[in-house]
Amino acid sequence: MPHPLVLAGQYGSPYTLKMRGVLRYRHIPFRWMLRGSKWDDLPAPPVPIIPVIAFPNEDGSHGELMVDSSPQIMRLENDYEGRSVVPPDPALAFIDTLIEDFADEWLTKAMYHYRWAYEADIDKAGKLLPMSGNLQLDSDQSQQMYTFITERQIGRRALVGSTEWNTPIIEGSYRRVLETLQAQFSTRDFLLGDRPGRGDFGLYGQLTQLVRWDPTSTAVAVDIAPKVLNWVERMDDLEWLPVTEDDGWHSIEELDTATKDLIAEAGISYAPFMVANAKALQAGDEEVVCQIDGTEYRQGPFGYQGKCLMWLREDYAALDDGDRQRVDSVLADTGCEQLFT
Ligand SMILES: N[C@@H](CCC(=O)N[C@@H](CS)C(=O)NCC(=O)O)C(=O)O
Repeated sequence: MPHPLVLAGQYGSPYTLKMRGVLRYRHIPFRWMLRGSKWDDLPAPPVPIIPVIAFPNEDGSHGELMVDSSPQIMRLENDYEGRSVVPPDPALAFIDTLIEDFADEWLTKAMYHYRWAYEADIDKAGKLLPMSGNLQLDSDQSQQMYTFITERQIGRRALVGSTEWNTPIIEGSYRRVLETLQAQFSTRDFLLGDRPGRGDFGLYGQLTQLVRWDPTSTAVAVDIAPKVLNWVERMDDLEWLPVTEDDGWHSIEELDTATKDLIAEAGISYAPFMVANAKALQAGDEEVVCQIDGTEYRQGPFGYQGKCLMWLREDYAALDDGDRQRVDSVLADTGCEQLFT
């Protein structure tokens, strides 16, 4: 490729590291761009979030800009052959997409929560995040940015559901995810076979922060799920991993117990939230209220997550009858079936 695509993001961003992991694993040439640094010459993307992928024009200048990691992954699937992160069996691919969305839209609540709820995490993030983009930040500016970023991010906690009320739900779910993955990685290297899928990269993105950066959530993981830290370290760069064509995926009929447990966790937490969120958006309600693990969960409705559920339902509807039945038998009695009924 004469002009590689550009991945613009930051090290403290779970979705950025998710996409960097995908690009490395897939052997897609790219140029890393540190967002907000003096080298950052990308025009503003449609929505001011990271990561941004810039697809190059013929002459190498920045062409189309794209945000949101899941559509980015599917665009790359379309544009580049080999080392695919999408299983060839549509039913298994659907389960993989569901796991990815669980990580992106639910586990991310734990990520945001642990970063901005406890003193040690707030202090570390307040000191380090501002200087990760602006490498020339002096100590006065660092002090100003510390106050600005901690106040802004703590002020946004409730938007993603990180409140005192919801804390036991978010932290309980995080611990169950860790326990499940600890069991999974005691016998397997990935979730759906001998190669990573979209779900692996979604989980990896959130866990880069949860189990390796933020002190409080990292301490929990070191204590109950050391294998997860080890896995995240490896997921960072799977350029070396040998994969052949479409081989290496498990069959949906023989999913590991731990993978099923992960889907059941999505059924306890993510599924009731996603359904209630979509209903609240439709009704114009000010609050999403749902039961998670026997407790009431509350937060304001979140527009993007309404779209995520719509995309997931479209994927489900696009399955043929046989594949849909195979998906249904995996989802039966997990709580995830409520997403599609
Ligand atoms: N749905 C997007 C989410 C990306 C996202 O939320 N990025 C965060 C940082 S990880 C962001 O840029 N937030 C803007 C802000 O905090 O101002 C994806 O899948 O990539």
